[in-house]
Amino acid sequence: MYDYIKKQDEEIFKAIEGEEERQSSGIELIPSENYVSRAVREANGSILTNKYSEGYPGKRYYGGQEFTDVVETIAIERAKKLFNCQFANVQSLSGAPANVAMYFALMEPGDTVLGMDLGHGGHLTHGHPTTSINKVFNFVRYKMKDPDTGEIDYDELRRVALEHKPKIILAGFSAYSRELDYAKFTEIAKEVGAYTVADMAHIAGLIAGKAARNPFDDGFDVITTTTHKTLRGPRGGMILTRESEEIATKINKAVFPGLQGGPHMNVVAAKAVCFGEALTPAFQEYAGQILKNAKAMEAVLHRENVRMLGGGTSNHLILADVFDSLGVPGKEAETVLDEVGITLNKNMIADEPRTAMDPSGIRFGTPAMTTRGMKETEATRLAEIMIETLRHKDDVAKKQTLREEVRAMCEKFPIPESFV
Ligand code: DSN
Repeated sequence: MYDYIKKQDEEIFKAIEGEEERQSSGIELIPSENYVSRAVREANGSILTNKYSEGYPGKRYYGGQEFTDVVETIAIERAKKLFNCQFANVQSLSGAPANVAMYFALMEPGDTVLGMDLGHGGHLTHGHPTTSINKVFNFVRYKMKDPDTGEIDYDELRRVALEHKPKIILAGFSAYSRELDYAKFTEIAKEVGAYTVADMAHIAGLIAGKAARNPFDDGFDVITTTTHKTLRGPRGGMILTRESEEIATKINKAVFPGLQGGPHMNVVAAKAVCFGEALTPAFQEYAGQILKNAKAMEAVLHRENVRMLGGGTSNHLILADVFDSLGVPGKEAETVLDEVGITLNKNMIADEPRTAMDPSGIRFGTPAMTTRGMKETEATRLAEIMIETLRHKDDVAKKQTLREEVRAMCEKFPIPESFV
């Protein structure tokens, strides 16, 4: 696969080769990562990368678009079918630019967004003080009522909405393990005249695979997403509009020329291939298995009295307070688990008493291990291995044994090349 890089650029070849070995000999539990098919990688690495295609199918600023138009039109049509909506912009370079374009499409500078508190599971692009958009728009927050059940405080959400009259009410998260009540969001948004937007980057694959509710079924106006998490596509973004042509037109203009130049057509082709895969019955099975595997891990954490934010999980991820339950801070837990071949990330918990760089929690999930074909038996054992590792974090011999067990699991479940 890498013959030309190998001949031409030894340093980069070695780094890619090293990463390939790392991915195949360890278990990926970062809930926002996945393994894409060889078909997606081929499209991503195709000669479409050579082409400039500013504009949209049939309306471009450069010639030679007979094939790029085909590619983008197929991607759009498949996205619409997958998410049951009338408009799709598949050019967003990733999730953050998709959110920025969506904000500029639907608001004027100074307008207000009501989104999930970042410490309660929200995302940087939902208005973190360090982001550029925080200088342009005004962000107000809602939170969980109780971090141990995960229930959103919808009364407070409504109160803040009535007080601040947001232009957008944003549902979505990057570290939240429960389902949202989308109907409640739309009800409150109607009351205050706000748009409803779901940032479903984490759960797009669950929605596409019918393992999670589609916010469009509860009347949401817009969905933003990445394509590389549970959806198992190339690194990229997308913006979907349920039915309003006026909104869809504003979004297209905000993406190009508002924010971006030429779309990355190789990535658009890879998105189309991924959407084709996600439209198959096999993908629905995959999405369902992601949830079953997460439930299997949850059962082990319950049994071992490890505190989970939200009290457990209803989706693909778990946020565990390992500092409170096992006396190991999140940063050290991340490092120690890396030593046994399990990759996940340290994460802040709700109302974090420690720091962002050394928080109390770890966040992990099942999309990638499920892609390898692992089921509940392996998910259960992996959760046990994680807890054993953290309980014996200074026992070198024990960690070596567990590392060998993880390696053996990886050999039994190699990363697949194809899902159809
Ligand atoms: N970095 C992504 C995640 O891990 O959830 C969100 O942007």
